[in-house]
Amino acid sequence: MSYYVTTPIYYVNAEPHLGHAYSTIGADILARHMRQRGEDVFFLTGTDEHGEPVARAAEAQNTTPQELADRNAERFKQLMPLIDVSHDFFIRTSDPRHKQEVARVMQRVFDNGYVYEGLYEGMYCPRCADFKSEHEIAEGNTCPVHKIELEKQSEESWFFKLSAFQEQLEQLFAERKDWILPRHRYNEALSFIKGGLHDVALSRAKLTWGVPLPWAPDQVMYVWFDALLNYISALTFAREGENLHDRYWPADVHVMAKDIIKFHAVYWPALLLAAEEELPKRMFVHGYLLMGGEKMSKSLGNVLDPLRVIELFGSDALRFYCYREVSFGQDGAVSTEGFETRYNTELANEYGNLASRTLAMISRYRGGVVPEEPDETGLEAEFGGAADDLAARMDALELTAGLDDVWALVRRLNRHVEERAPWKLAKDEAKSEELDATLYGLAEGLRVVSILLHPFIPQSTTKLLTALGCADHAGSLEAAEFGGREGAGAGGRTIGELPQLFPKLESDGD
Ligand code: ME8
Repeated sequence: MSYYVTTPIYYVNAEPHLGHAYSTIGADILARHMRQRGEDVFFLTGTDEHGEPVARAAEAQNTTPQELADRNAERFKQLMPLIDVSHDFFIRTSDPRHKQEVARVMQRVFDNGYVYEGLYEGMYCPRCADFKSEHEIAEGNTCPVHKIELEKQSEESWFFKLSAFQEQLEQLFAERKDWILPRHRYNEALSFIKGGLHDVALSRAKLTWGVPLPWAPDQVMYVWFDALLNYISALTFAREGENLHDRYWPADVHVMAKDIIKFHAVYWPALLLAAEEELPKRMFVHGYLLMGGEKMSKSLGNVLDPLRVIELFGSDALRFYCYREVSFGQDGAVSTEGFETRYNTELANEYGNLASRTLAMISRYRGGVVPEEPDETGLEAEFGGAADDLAARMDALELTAGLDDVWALVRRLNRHVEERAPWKLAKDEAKSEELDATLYGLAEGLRVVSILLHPFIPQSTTKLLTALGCADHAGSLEAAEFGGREGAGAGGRTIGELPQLFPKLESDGD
């Protein structure tokens, strides 16, 4: 089966920060997990390059929008391998092939009668590139997201008949209660719709940086319509000479944060209906990473640099911290202090140290060969069905809960070492079988959790699976059966060198 997952496409008016990394890592975890299940995955990310925010930023930097887009799109592209993101394609909306597809779809919307000409007047936030409706305006005529003063603007525009979709959207929400997850975001979008939909401007007369309207090329398309269409346009040119539309559309899940829910949950389905396209299957709206109680963003400052974290601790540490600390779907505070605690106690100790101790004991007591599977290890009950449980969590997009469940197994293995005390068993010849069973249980448990954790922390799990002689298991969720499928568990394997997975950082003196 196909599985198509997307991230928002990020504005190129600034450099990538941890918030962008967070969404992209979430989509990557889903993509990697689904590949482990043998699905035909397509994972899309990219950059949103048109519109006023980019045009204004370019002006402020005395450069052209294209040059600014080229420079900053490159930074987003470079971020992806650094955070181990395994996307299948990176779309840039200034790509002529995207523009051509946008023009084709919008012409269909026009031909279907959902577009008309009129005068637009309203309060506009140049950072959101959005006209604000009355209830979206914060105190002092400011933008609630960017806290900057809104501008009164009026211009001749083309309009999209969003209001024509009032009933259809209400019906969609009534029929598909899991269309937007988590539930409180579904409720938020529904109440926006129930508040009454108004037509929206579809073009900007004053701007030249964008996709020209096919029926009125003197105007460029409002950036949000151009941007949303990336999810469809990418499929038409991601693979040379192939159109992937029918293979992957409708998307299985669009991942994003709560700031852009209105566009995805309201404008996007209406636009797709107007263009006679199928609707995406689901959207997942996560919260904000918060530092010091404020949303971390380029406009408010307060940016925690993911590159620095990666430089010091590696990409797995960043991926793990974000998804364990901040429950996917909720806002959550992140801090360097919290990061170091989780790194030291969980990654370095509970996983890394457990792995190196286990392998060292197998070397010392059993000549580097994992004992064969015994009748009973004492771990079967907890490890049985873990892969199915994780799959169910991932299907419900409960990434943090899924990670927490697997981490409970990691902790179970740590308790197992303490309870069985293999170093004591090793001193007593009569306990040899018990020692075998214990060492097998630990190695097998580590094999299973490493496969399950692979989508979250791909680098270190690959290292450990390789040291256990099962490097090829990383790609298959089926392999995560405790005891191994058809006997292909850890038993009987010769272990290899394990590099230190999460070296403890020297404390800087305090
Ligand atoms: O809105 N916490 O682009 P953008 C978590 N181009 N996620 C965060 C975050 C934070 N503090 N800050 C940003 C746009 N994000 C449009 C999208 S899609 C067709 C067009 C993430 O560069 C989160 O995914 O402002 C959020 O939705 C996105 O970055 C906004 O990125």
